[in-house]
Amino acid sequence: MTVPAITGVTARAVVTPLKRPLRNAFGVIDSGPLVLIDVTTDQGVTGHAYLFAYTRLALKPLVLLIEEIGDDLVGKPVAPFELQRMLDAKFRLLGWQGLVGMAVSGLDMAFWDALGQIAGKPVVDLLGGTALPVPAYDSYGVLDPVSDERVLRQSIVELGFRAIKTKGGHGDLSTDEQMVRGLRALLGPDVELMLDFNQSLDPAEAIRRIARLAPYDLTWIEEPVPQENLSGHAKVRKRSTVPIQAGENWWFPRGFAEAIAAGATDFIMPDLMKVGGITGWLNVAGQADAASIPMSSHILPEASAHVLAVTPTAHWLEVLDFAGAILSEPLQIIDGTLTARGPGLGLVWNESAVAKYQIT
Ligand code: SMN
Ligand code: MG
Repeated sequence: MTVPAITGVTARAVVTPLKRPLRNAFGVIDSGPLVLIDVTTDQGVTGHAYLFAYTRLALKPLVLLIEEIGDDLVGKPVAPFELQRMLDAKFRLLGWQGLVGMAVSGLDMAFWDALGQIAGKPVVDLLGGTALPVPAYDSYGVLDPVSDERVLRQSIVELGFRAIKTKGGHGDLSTDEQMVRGLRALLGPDVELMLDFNQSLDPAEAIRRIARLAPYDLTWIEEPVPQENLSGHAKVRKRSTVPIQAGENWWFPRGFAEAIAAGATDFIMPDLMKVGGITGWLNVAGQADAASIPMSSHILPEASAHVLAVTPTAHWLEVLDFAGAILSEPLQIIDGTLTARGPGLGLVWNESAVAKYQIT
């Protein structure tokens, strides 16, 4: 097979509606600011991927950056490993933590999507795996055990989720404890419960809160302290009886090597758009396997279902549906699992919905 070549890269920004707003320690996410990436190739196939930009303010800069980087890639073979090595060299002095890293990661996912489409196979098959159902958890913002009871019951009874994640740190310890106690009573002993502090505490306060919350049988405590404070994570971890989870804000495989070496965490959850796309993920999956660290995903459920199926220590897939409104096939949760779809990453834009939500 001749290696396909890149003929162009375009990016568009959309702001999608969400089924429910997500309150966290720092505010509320009430929509999905996404960048849609299209990589055209000389084989007539267009690779797709999307990024979650966190804030509308980052949409235009990301679109511009992706298209500028893309201009430099025209004529290059769609060889993700080589392209990532080339982009690492290009951005070594500028640094690729931040929007540059997200642009590079998004492009990598679109390259793999193109390769899968050209082969007529899901990306998981190209990676040597098969599309098996991956256990998933339903991810929420701050919950109210009383007013959210109906939606939680739907998650568990209708969609079959066996695990739920919620957010802490938006108030004091008694606010967290009241929510966690109410949720545990509502969910019963068999549904797993995770709590995400989104980097909002300092190590001493994290240790204090975890000691009080531990009796409610939490599966993990996520990002208790700022992500760059690796020694702080390690300090909290030493004093916690609940496993520590982190990684959605660590950059590229090197970031995980540093975090693992620092003993920062029990579990890891790379975000495909910060870890270097599919190519970066595979590297981290090897590190996690070697260190026996359970590995979960962060957002981007469609693409994560492909890579978790080839992750030796695969743990949980996060279901948070930011892109459903602009994809032609909505996420299909069956019995609390998600199965990778192809060809490629299985991302097909619903163009009329894209036109409706597009902002640039
Ligand atoms: C999170 C981060 C970004 C967007 C939505 C949710 C959160 C998570 O940290 O882990 O789900
Ligand atoms: Mg999180």
